[in-house]
Formats: sequence, structure tokens, C-alpha cells
Amino acid sequence: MGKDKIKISKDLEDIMPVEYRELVADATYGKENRGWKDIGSAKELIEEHSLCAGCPESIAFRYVLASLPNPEDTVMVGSTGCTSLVFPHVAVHNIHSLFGNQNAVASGLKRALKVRFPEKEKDVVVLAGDGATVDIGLDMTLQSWFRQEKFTTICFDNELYANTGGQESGLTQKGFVMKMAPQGKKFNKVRMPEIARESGCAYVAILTVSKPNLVERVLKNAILIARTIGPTYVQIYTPCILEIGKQSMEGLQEMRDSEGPADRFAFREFITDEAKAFLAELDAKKKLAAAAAKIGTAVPAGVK
Ligand SMILES: Cc1ncc(C[n+]2csc(CCOP(=O)(O)OP(=O)(O)O)c2C)c(N)n1
Ligand code: SF4
Repeated sequence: MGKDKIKISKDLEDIMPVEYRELVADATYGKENRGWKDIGSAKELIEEHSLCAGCPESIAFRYVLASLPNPEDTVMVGSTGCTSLVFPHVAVHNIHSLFGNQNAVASGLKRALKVRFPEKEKDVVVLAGDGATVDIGLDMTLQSWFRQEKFTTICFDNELYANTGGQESGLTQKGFVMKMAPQGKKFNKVRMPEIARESGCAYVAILTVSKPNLVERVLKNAILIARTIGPTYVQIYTPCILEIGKQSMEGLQEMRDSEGPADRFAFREFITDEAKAFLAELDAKKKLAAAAAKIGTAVPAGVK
């Protein structure tokens, strides 16, 4: 566990690429309380990316990576789109699946990992755009929830197909005019969080990335619940500043403007009673472990 996996043999140290050496030195692998504050110092988080300057997807991606409870044993499944451009820059296992197929690929992967590593916790996390999740891949998304596949689906909702130049998606707001929908979107934004809840997700949240603590809490909840209880869904507003005509510094304000109590990205969270009880149990175990560590007694069994 931890950095043992990426350790370099002494004989090869001087010929390894500098990026790899930095990864070994600075990764947060194995660190219990890793989080968004590690951004900037932890090597597995991207330092550079190939998205547009100021694209909110880039900061959302960093928060997601920083919130993985166990990055060294996590596989992320992506799909074609702007989201896929950042995967080559991260030190986390990832698969690029055919557009829309991400939840089907993740289902097989999660099951295979369970068979291959029965004693280990291997997290699978899907990360795809709204076109991949809610339009072309909707069938695969829903069927994985119906089957209660144990992984987290994250949708980077920029309310359009950004990578192919601004077509409308099911998550575009009604009436919104864009390059490839010059008369405006004709129907309402699909209520995906409600669909996720009705389709069997044990935990659902919709939010922006204006508050890093919130992103971290939601992501950790989603991944831990998916491990034990069942599928979870997180929808994050990552506005495409290019297609809505904003400057590179205006993404944060755009998110803030859309998260008021009556706005479409007001924070909402749904959690089943079973998942709630699971989180409470986890919390109690953590407190017990912290108390035991303080007085120097052995940590009770089952408490990490
Ligand atoms: C099977 C298949 N269909 C269509 C495409 C073309 N395509 C590439 S990216 C993209 C749009 C992606 O939109 P979205 O999922 O919303 O992600 P974003 O780019 O907005 O982050 C499309 C339609 C493709 N690459 N493969
Ligand atoms: S096209 Fe839009 S979503 Fe894609 S990288 Fe640029 S700003 Fe971000």
C-alpha cells in the first residue's frame, strides 16, 4: 500500500524521468487525510493541463483527484470530450472508453477487480461530460444504476457538448442560445439528480466547485458509499467559459451566480437511510481511532 507501489529500485534511480522521481517523493499515496489542500504539492495531481486557460473543468478535476480516498487503488473511467484531455497528465490509473460506454466499461472493470483482488478495496470512478453521461451514454448510465453496480459516476456538467463546438445536450438550460442551437434549446434541463435517485443511486449530489471543502466531502461520501452500499452520482457544474462567452477569470463567478437557493446548481444532496447509517458508523469508528491514538492504546479491530 502507499508509496511501496511506486518505489524506484536504487539501481535505476538516476535514469528515471524527473516526473517519476517527483511522484515518488511527493505523492500523497497512502496518506489517510489527503484532500484539496494537497493541490500544488502532491505530484499525482495535475500541474499542467490541455484545457482552455481558466476552464473550470481543470480545477474541478484537481478537487476530484485530491478527494479520492485511495488513489493508488483507484481506476478512473473517462469518455471522449474535454474531460478526457486531462487524463494523460495524472498519476492515477485511467481508461479512455468509447464515447458513452463509460458506465458499461466501469461495470465490467469493477466486477473484474473484485474477482481478481477479493481482499482489496479497488475504487472505480467514472468521469465524463453531460453529453456522454446524459445523452449518448444515458442507457449505459441508467442500466449500471439499475444493476446496482458499486462505483461512482461523476458528470462534469458544462451544459453542452464543448469538445465538438457547442451542440445542445439534455442538460442545457431551456432557451439557451448557442452556436449550434441558434434558436435556443427547446426543452427543460433534464433533472438528472432526481433520475439518479429514482434509478437506485444510494447517494446523489449536485454542486459547483466554488467551495473546495464541499467538493471534497461530497466526493469522499460518494466513493465510500459506492464501495459498500451501491451506485452513487455526483453532478458538478463546470461551465464552458469558451462557449458561454466568458473570460478565463470569470469561471468562478459564473459558478457562484448559478448556485443561489433558487438556481439550477443550488447544492442538493440525497442519501438513502442505509447510506446515512453507514456514514455515521464510519464517523464513529474514526472518532474511536482518533481517541485511541491520543491515549496510545491499540486501535480497535476494523478501525482504519
Ligand atoms: C462514438 C462517438 N460519438 C461521437 C463522438 C464525437 N464527440 C467527441 S467529444 C463529443 C462531445 C462531448 O461532450 P460532453 O460529453 O458533454 O463533454 P465536454 O466536451 O462538454 O466536456 C462528441 C459528440 C465520438 N468521439 N465518439
Ligand atoms: S472548450 Fe470549454 S469545457 Fe472545453 S476546455 Fe475549453 S472552456 Fe473548458
